[in-house]
Amino acid sequence: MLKRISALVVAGLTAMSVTACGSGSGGSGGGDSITMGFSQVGAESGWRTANTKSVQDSAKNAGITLKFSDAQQKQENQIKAIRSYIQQKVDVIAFSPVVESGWDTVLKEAKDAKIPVILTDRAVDSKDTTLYKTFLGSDFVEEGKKAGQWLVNEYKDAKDPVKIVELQGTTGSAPANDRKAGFQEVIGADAKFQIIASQTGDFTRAKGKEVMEAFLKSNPDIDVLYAHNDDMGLGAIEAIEGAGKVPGKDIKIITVDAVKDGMQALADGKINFIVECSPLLGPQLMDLAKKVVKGEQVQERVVTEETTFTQDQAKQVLSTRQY
Ligand code: GYE
Repeated sequence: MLKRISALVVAGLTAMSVTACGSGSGGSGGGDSITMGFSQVGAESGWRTANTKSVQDSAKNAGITLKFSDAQQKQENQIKAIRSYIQQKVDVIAFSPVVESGWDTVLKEAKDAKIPVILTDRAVDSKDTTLYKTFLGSDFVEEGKKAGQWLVNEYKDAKDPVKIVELQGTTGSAPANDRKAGFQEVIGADAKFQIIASQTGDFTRAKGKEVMEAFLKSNPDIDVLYAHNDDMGLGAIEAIEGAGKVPGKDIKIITVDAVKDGMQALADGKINFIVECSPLLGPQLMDLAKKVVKGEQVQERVVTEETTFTQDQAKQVLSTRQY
């Protein structure tokens, strides 16, 4: 049974890769066209949808043939996709690792096959950093700190405890680990900030709503929600309204990403502050891919530039927001 399931998954992945594969010389370094195998995390959030579009559009613009697969938030699917790209002898593999741990074996296989690997968006915790060429993405610890700094400033005159609930991203993922750590570091300096509940909402709207409903049931006086992405925050807003409270007023809300729906809720006063995390990694990824395929040296860490938004700032930029 198990065997049959995994055979089906492999067949599915292969089918996906084949349909997603454009023309071009591809593989084995022949011709000048580059073939990239890209393993995406999933389609869990607005951020992810924008990121996928950025990667696909940029590949087209750069003349890179893209083999794309969606792992539906499962590490085993990503490992299978990477193995299939190795078998197909693509020129370069890029992927956004769903969790940080457990990549050494498959990365070693890519290295042995002499296929360069680029990490995009999320990091791995492999000790051997020669297993990949570079890591392109945000500084998630910094994002968590920015969220914490806003909160510290917002409550600078408060004497009473500030009760916070936290909706974490996918368990074991770099953004969940780092956004928690950065936030904690900043608010930890003052004992009045208390995280009274913290649980994963898996970066999805549905889970954000469900977990927030549970938080509201067991904690009658929540002051602040810190959600590791907009989607979970948006789900939580539904739960807060469902409980007869006013999001943005009765419960202040901080999120991360700044996708259009999040920015709309910020402009509407339902979210109080958003830390930006840019999904538009495609153009830089294609530039890096061309370089590593040529064997050129690249920086081992490329950090995305980002900002933050208040409610007034959201009103100003909303109409021109691309995603
Ligand atoms: O914040 C979240 C998505 O890895 C930075 O993943 C990304 C995160 C993003 O699901 O919305």
